[in-house]
This record gives sequence, C-alpha cells and structure tokens, in this order.
Amino acid sequence: MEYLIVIAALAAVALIVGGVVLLRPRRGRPRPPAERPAERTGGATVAEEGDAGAPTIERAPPTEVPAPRPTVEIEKPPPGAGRLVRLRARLARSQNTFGKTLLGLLSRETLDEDAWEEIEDTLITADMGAAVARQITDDLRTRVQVLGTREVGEVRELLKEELVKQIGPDLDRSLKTETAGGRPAVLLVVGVNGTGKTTTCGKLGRVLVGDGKTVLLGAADTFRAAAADQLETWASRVGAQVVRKEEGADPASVAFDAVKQGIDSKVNVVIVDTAGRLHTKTGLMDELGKVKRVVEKQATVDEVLLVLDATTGQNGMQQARVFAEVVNVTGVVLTKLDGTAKGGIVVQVQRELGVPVKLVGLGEGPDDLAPFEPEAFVDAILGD
Ligand SMILES: Nc1nc2c(ncn2[C@@H]2O[C@H](COP(=O)(O)OP(=O)(O)O)[C@@H](O)[C@H]2O)c(=O)[nH]1
Ligand SMILES: [Mg+2]
Repeated sequence: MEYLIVIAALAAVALIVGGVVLLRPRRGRPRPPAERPAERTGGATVAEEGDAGAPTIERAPPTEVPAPRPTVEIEKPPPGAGRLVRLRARLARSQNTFGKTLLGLLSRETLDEDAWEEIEDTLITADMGAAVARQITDDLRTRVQVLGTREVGEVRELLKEELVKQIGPDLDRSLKTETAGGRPAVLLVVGVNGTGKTTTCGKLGRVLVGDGKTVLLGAADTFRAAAADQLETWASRVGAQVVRKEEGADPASVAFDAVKQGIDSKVNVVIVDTAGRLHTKTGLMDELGKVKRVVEKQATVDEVLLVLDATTGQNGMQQARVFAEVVNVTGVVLTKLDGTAKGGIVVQVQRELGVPVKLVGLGEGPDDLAPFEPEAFVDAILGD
C-alpha cells in the first residue's frame, strides 16, 4: 500500500514539472506587442533592447533639447561687474593712438588754430560725429584757457571729463534681467548678420550665469542650423538650456517655445537670438514684430538689444536707424571694439537712437563681453 502511494506521488511530481516546462514561454520568441508596453524615456518612445523588428524610435518634439549633458564639465564664468577694467588692455591696444594723439596735441607749448583743428579732426576720425567733435573741442578750448596750463596730467583730466560727459555718465545702463511674477526676464537680441548677435547671446548667457542666474537660450535664427549649433555649444559650457527647431522653422514659434520652456523650468532669464538676414524693412518689421508679439503672449520683453559692429562706422549707423524704426530698442551692444580705434561711435549711436550702450564686445573669447562703464572706457582709450 505504501509502495503505491510513493509511486502516485512521484507521478504527480513528474506531471507538475512536465507541465511547467511545457507551459513556460520559449526564449527568443518575441512577445506580442500588447504584452510589451513601450517605455518612455525623456520624451522619446524607445523599444526594448535586443528586440528584433521593434518599432522605430519615435522622435521627441524637436524643441525639447535636454541640456546640460552630464558629461560636459560646467564652467563657472566670472561675474559681469568690473569686466571692462579687466579688459581695458583690449581697448588701449587699438585706441592708444587716439588718446596719445589728443594728449600730445593738448600738451603742446602753444595751442594755435591748427592744433585745435587737428584735435577736432582726431575726434571725428574716432567716429565721434562732427557735431560732438566740435562741441568737445569748443569746451576744451575754453577750459584750457581758464586752466592756463599744458601739464599732461591736468589736460588728461579735462579731456576725460569732456569725453565722459558726452558719453553720458548718468544714463541707465542696467540690464533688465529681474524675474517678475514668477516669469523669466526676456531679452531679444537683434541686428544685422555678422555683427556678433549669436556670440553676444552666448557671452551674455555666461555673464548672467556668472552673476548667479539661470539662463535659457532660444535659437530663433532658423536660417542656418549652424547658428543653433553655435548657441548650443555656448549653452552647454555653462549649463544653460537651449530651445531650437529644425532649419527653416518659424522664428516666432521658436521664440514662443523658448519662453514657454523658460517659464515651465523656472529659469531667470531667456535670451532669444534672431536672424539678421532680412533684406527689406517690411520683412524685418514683419518678422521681428511677430517674434515680439508671440513672446508677449506669455511674458514681457524686458530688453531689445541691438547688436552693432563698431568697425562698420556709418554703415552701422544706417543699420541702427532701420532697426530702431522697426523695434523699440532698449539697449545697444557694441561689438568688436577690440578691433577699432573708432570708439567714438558710442557717443554717436547713443545720440542717434537715444538709447544707451549697455554692453561692449572686446574680443572673440567667451568672457570678452563687458557691461559698459563710461569712466573705465575713457580711461582705457586715453591710456595711463
Ligand atoms: N574681435 C571680435 N570679434 C567678435 C566680437 N563679437 C563677435 N565677434 C565675431 O564676429 C563673428 C560673427 O559673430 P556671430 O555671433 O556669428 O554674428 P551674427 O551673425 O550676428 O550672429 C564671429 O567670428 C565672432 O567671433 C567682438 O567683440 N570682438
Ligand atoms: Mg547669428
């Protein structure tokens, strides 16, 4: 009897084991799709590893570019304050001739009519504008007479005062980068192609990160993919976010998405780069106007920064006028001041547009952008 029970038990065990082996799904055979819910990773639908015939990867919406990548070492740029003093050698290098010539003339034993004319010409050569050059010369003439001396230190001080006065020491040059109502400050960067807009967006992002702010860069120059790549490189170095779209996308939609993502991810400042390849005033007005309008659906445009290449002289002034007619420019960024002795353009552009120069570009390096300070600027162009 016991013998029979043992046999029955063994048979039962054999049955169970056999059943399990038979019922177990075989390896290598794909499960039907219904059993295999797709996993969502960072906005993209990704198939399971090793699956043959898996559905193709579904691309994330192109605007959602995750930044920063953890492999990139995040730099800590220096703050904005005091940068112009640190970069003064850049100005002195190219502008020394201007300061030296003026100081040389003013310290002459006798200041005759010819000398004063030369002084005026030197100021005009520096792109100061004829009217301003005349005014500075007249003022200097009066003051030198009163002073009754040609001592170089004193003459330098007089000249410095006159130049600073023309540049406007009291103009508000602060950048409006404060968040308001939980929304980021929005800065629109405009200007003709090649003036340094994209570079300025990148450098300005660094200045702001250096000042402890979080930043998002919007690549609304959609004419060239390279412009967005350029912006992405700048951003990744300092851990800023970027919003971009495919080449040829609507710039206004990029600007809209940039501000939206800026609000959602609670960054402090959104900087929108724009295209400069706009041939007609109407085209310019249409495009920039649209960019501005869509931004204003979600936030305030706090600054419209016009980027001007200081080496382009009257040409640059002409461009500046067109942009000022089309958009309400709130500040000028004067780039490439390291490559010209025509620093007088600062005075001219401010007079023409009634808008202060807020930032100056002093080289191609990442930290070669500085808040503009009239005194430090004049000190640099006059030399020590
Ligand atoms: N020397 C110098 N070059 C600059 C400065 N700012 C920009 N650039 C250069 O100007 C060129 C055009 O700049 P980019 O930002 O692409 O101009 P965009 O077309 O207005 O966006 C680049 O080679 C920059 O490195 C500056 O302050 N000094
Ligand atoms: Mg550009």
